[in-house]
Amino acid sequence: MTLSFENRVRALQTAHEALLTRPNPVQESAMANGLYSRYQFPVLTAAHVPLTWRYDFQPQTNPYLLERIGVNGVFNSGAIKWQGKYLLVARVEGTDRKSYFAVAESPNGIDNFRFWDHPVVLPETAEPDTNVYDMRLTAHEDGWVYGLFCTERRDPAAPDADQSAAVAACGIARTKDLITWERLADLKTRSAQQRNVVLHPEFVDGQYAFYTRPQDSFIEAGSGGGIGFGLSESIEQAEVHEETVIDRKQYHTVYEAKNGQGPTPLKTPLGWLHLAHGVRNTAAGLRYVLYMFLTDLHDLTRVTHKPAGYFLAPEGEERVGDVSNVVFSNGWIADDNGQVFIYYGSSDTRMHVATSTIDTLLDYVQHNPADGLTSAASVQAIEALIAHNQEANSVNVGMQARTSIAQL
Ligand code: M1P
Repeated sequence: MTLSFENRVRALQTAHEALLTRPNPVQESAMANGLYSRYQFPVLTAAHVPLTWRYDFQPQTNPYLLERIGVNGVFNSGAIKWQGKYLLVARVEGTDRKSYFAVAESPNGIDNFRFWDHPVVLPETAEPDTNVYDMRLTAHEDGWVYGLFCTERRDPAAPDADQSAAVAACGIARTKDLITWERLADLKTRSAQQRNVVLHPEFVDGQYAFYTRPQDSFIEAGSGGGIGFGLSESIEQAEVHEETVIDRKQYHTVYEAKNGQGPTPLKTPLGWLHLAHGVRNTAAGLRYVLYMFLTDLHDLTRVTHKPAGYFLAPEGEERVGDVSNVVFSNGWIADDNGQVFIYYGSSDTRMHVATSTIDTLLDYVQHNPADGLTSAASVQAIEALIAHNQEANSVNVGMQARTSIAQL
């Protein structure tokens, strides 16, 4: 028996509502490392996108109830706590490969994420964007909320035969309500291409401070050595004349091929906590993981602590998607009670959350050993840990012996 149009609409709506309201329990993982909790389900997927953005619900114009506008993935979202709600400014990518931004909100940061009624209508500059993605949100001390994102356009120098060459630049928009956005001029730097640019939330020497990622070509960072830092007097016509690389890519690390700043760093009493992505090349293609470091509270170019290796890497279903073996974060939220919600996209397909605390993350960056850059140094770090544990063991044995003697 074929269902009537109305019944099929109802079935779609019921399934959608069930997905949006599904609880998201903590994942009890045997491999838990104590750094964070992962959750069982993604927080946003293509299926979370409102049905009214995808279906024509008029039986006269859509008798077969076809999905008219498809969604390929929802990933790489900026994040902000806004009027008591956890907001993600998601990268929604259509089946046509075009990305756009859309705000989804949740009451608890872990589940029940629901998109607002309309996607973000982003104003353009005189040079229209072909594609926009990966917004980082910064609540700046000047009173605005800024969204910095990648704006991609076809390379004007490319011959007609090459329809792939693109130029990536940093687009800048600002808002006071996350509904209406004012578009500012794209950031100017000396680099041929820019992606992963993030605005620091405080003025530095009275200027706007940017984390940048200079790169030579669309995919390759090339001579762009890592995460850069630079200042601009203006935000309306932002221009960074000098970029200092503060965290460079490095041979035989997880950020050997390239790296990029993740979300806006978090201010802590011990320094600015950074989350970033590192990329290395493998026989299976590029592998993206997340890592952390801490910079000095006053000298933002000085990395004071940086544990070895990755903080979070793709696991299970996270490993598979449109661009497999990728985790990418451009949004996190620190609550007043010290809880941190780390939002990350997996394999350019869906969004997840992991939760931790500022105290845990500070312990991690300060006390997990740094990368010694050789196998021998890694073994030395393990030997030091074993010796430390043996010391603790003999102290414990001594204490137990004293307790037993005292009990005699
Ligand atoms: O496909 C993986 C990621 O590739 C780019 O990141 P990066 O500039 O560091 O190479 C971005 O397109 C990002 O959106 C994407 O997740």
